[in-house]
Amino acid sequence: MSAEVPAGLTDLLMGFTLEVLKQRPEDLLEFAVRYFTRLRERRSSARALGRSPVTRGDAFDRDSTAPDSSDEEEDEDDFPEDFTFKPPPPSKCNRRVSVCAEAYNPDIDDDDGGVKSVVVHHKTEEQHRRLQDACRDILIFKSLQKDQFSEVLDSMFEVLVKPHECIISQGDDGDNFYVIERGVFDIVIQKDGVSRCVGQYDNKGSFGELALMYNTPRAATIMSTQDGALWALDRATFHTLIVKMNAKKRKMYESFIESVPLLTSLQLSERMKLVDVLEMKSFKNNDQIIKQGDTADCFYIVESGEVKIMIKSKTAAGRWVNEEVEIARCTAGQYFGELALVTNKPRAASVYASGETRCLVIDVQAFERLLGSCQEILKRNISHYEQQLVALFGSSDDLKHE
Ligand code: 1OR
Ligand code: 1OR
Repeated sequence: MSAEVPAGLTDLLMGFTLEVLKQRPEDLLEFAVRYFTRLRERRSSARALGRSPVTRGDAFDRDSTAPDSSDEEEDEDDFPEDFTFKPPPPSKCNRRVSVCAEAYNPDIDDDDGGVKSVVVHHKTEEQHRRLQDACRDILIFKSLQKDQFSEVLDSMFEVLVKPHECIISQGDDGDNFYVIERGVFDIVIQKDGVSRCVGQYDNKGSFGELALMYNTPRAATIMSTQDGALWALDRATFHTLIVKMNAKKRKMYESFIESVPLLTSLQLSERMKLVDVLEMKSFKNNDQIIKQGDTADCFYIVESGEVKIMIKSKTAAGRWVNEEVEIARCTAGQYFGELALVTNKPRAASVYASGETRCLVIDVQAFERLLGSCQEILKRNISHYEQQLVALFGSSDDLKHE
């Protein structure tokens, strides 16, 4: 007896099989019921909207080669919660050149005792080396332990970009977090209908973390200005590895941050965001933490121990005196290194650890993205410096904002 295979059956089963292989459900029957129910719902809504019918894989797996459409992301959050793996939203990057093969590593423990699938993108040795170089100084990765960091690297995939490509669009939902390997990228913010380039990434750094960390729409548009290479981390993996680590960090620093007088006027949510972007550094006795005259990109809060602030003064003829004079000390809960950020000038003094000291380091760019208003708080102390300076040297001109 010969039976004809109905049109669409192969596609239908293929889509289902792929999904099973990807998600490895424990209860196949239950999964099938949900899969096909979902498929039917999608077909009904597609028909109602006059779109083409839903086909293979559409129930769970959005076609990553599909053209850009805001519709793609509309159902992002309405997958049944009880699935062990929630697929990431469609990766915009897959539309560009994504140079990797994919495998699944289901052995990543979830906090809740469950098991999370994390996508592993295989890389050549040479790719791995480039990726490691690009990720070395990425703030968000600094609190990860070694094995967690390796997992993050395994999950990242390469994205090659052409000039004038829009990597992220302001207002979109977040899909990936990006680390820059090479290329120059404009940061454009649209406000009151006017677009303004507010900054640029020049061959280093990372972007796209805010929407993923705080579940907010993209805060800026990121455009490439030339050929470049990025490494992307998808939202689900970012969530599994980074957001959870941040939750632990929050617990760790919550009470300390609350006790820092500088930060008491911040709201709890602002303080917690600050914790997300801080890094902890340990110093030994006499280690130099800040060098007078250097450019500044961060400020510090003493977590434990003590630092001494030393300054070199100028002679009446304007020449630097070689010896440094101690002008102040900071202990736990106090902060330093904020002055250069507020005045836009080089570091006004050098700072050294006095004994074993631990400091929390807050990167200025990360800080500004989250808490622009905190700068106003930092400014409060300037008048205090001015008074001391006038008393010591008869002038406070060095503190004028540039
Ligand atoms: P995202 O997921 O919101 C856009 O997607 C990304 O642009 C954002 O994460 C940041 O990684 C990056 N304000 C907001 N986002 C910024 C900014 C920024 N700079 C870079 N991004 N700035 C404040 C402007 C008032 C510029 C600060 C220098
Ligand atoms: P920064 O970014 O300039 C050095 O890096 C840090 O040392 C500076 O921020 C301040 O946090 C701290 N009194 C107390 N602390 C100071 C002073 C200071 N200068 C720098 N720091 N005085 C000198 C002011 C120029 C006043 C006492 C003489």
